[in-house]
Amino acid sequence: MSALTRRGFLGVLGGAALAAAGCAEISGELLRSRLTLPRPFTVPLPIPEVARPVRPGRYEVTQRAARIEIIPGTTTEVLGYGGTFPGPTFDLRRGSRVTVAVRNELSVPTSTHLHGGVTPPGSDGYPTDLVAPGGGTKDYDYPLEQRAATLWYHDHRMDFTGPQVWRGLAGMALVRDKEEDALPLPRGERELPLMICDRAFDEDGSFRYPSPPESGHTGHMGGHMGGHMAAVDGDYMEGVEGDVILVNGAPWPVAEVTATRYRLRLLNASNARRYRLRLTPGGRFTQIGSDSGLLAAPVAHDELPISPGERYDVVVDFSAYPVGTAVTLVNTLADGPARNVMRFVVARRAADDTAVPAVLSRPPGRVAPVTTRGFDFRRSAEGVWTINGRPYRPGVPLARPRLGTAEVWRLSSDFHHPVHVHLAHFLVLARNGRAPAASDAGWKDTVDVRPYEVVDVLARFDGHRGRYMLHCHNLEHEDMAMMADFEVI
Ligand SMILES: [Cu+2]
Repeated sequence: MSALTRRGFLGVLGGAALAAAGCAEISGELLRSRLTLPRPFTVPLPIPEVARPVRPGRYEVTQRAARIEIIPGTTTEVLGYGGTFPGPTFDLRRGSRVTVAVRNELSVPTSTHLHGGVTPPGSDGYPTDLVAPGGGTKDYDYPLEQRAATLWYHDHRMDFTGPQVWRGLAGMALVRDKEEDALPLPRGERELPLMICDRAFDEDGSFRYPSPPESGHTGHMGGHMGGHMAAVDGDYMEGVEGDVILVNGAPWPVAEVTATRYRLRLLNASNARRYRLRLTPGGRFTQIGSDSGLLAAPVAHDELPISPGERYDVVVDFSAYPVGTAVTLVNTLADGPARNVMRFVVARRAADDTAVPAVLSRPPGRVAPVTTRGFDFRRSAEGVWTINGRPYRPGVPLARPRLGTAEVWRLSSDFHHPVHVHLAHFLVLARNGRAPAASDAGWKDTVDVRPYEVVDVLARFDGHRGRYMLHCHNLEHEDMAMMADFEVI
C-alpha cells in the first residue's frame, strides 16, 4: 500500500478497523534494495571494536566517511564514528566520569546524543547544538552517575537524524557497576551487543534513503515542511523501513555459539521498523534488563516486541538445543527477507558456570508523583507530526518538572510512536488503564506507544537541571517535528 493510500486509509478508519486490516503492527513504508540481496546466515556476526581512551577518562572519536563491505562483493560509503558502522562500543563504569571528544570530519553538521544517559544538558546532543562539519570539535561530558545498563549513541541533528543515522552514525555504550559485577551472568565472548537495524541498498552498494529530490543525498539543503526542513520524501513520512536486516552492521549474520548461556544486549537501532523477536525452532528469552538497567528479577518471554530506540538485556540458554542446531532469531511482524534477523549455530558443548539468579538487583522504587501531564502524539490536519498539537519549537518547554521529583506522563497516540524521554527514566504504569505488558518491565527511557493507545509512565527527574527533550524515536517522525523541550528546574 502506498503511503498516500495508507494516509487516506488512516484518516478514514479507526484503530480497530486498522487492526482488522492487518497493518496495525507496521510503522513505516518499505523501501526496497536495488541489488541482489545476499544469502542470509553467511556473513559472520561482527563485534564492534571497544573504544580505547587516549588517557584515563578521555576518549577521542572522529566522525568520518569510509567505504566498507556490508553486502558481500560490494562496498558502501558510511558516515561513521571512527569511520565504522556501528561505531566503537564504549565500555564504561558507573560513576567514572568520561569526556568523549567528537571531531566532525563529515560534510554535514552533527549532534551526538547518548541515548539513556543521565547527561548534563550541554552534552545531551540537543538538535541545534551542532558540531560543525569539516573539523569542528566538541567535548561531551558524561558523569555516568547511573545504574549499569545498555545505552547507545547516535546522531541527533535537527531535521536530519533519520538520514544521518541511516548512513551509519550510531554505536553502543555499556555502563557496568558493582551490582552487576557480582552476578554470575555470561560475560566475555558470551556477552554479545546486538545492534539490529534495517537498511536498503542501491545497485552500486550505497545506502538508499528516500531524500526529497531538492535536498541532495547528503542533506545540505532541503525542502520545507511545516516550517521544518524535510529530509525524507513525503511518501515515507510514516517512516523508512529497509528490506535488509543488519546486526552489528552485517546482513543476516551467523554466530557460532557453545551450548551454554549467552547474554544478548538487544538494541533496535532502526529508523522506523518494529520487531517482534522470536527464536526458532523455539526457545525463550530470559530478560534480565530493560533500557535503564537490571530488573529486580528475571522475566521469561517467548517473544519480545522492540520498537526503535528500545533495548532488552536477555539471556538465552543454548544448552537447551542439541549440538548442531541452527537457532534463528526472527521478526514475526515481517514477511519476506526482513522476517529473518540472524542465526546462532550451536557448535559444541562447553562448561558453563553462569546462572540467572532469582534476584538480580535492587532498582530504585516508585516515588509518589507530584503531578500528571499529557503528551499527545498525533499527525495534524496539515500532515505534520506533532506533540500536543504543535510541531517542535526549540527553546519552548512544554513542561518544567522539578529536580528530584516524579511525575506521571500520559502518552497518547494516533499511530506507532516509540516515545523517548531524555535524562529521565520511567516505569510504565498502565496501558489504556490496564496493566502494562510483560515487556514493559523495569526502568526505561523509550516506550512503544501503539495506535490509539494511552500509556501512563512514572518519570523521575534526577541528575541535572536544564533543557532536555522528549520525542518520537521513529526518526522520520522526529525529523518532521515530533519533538518537544522540557526544562528541569
Ligand atoms: Cu512517531
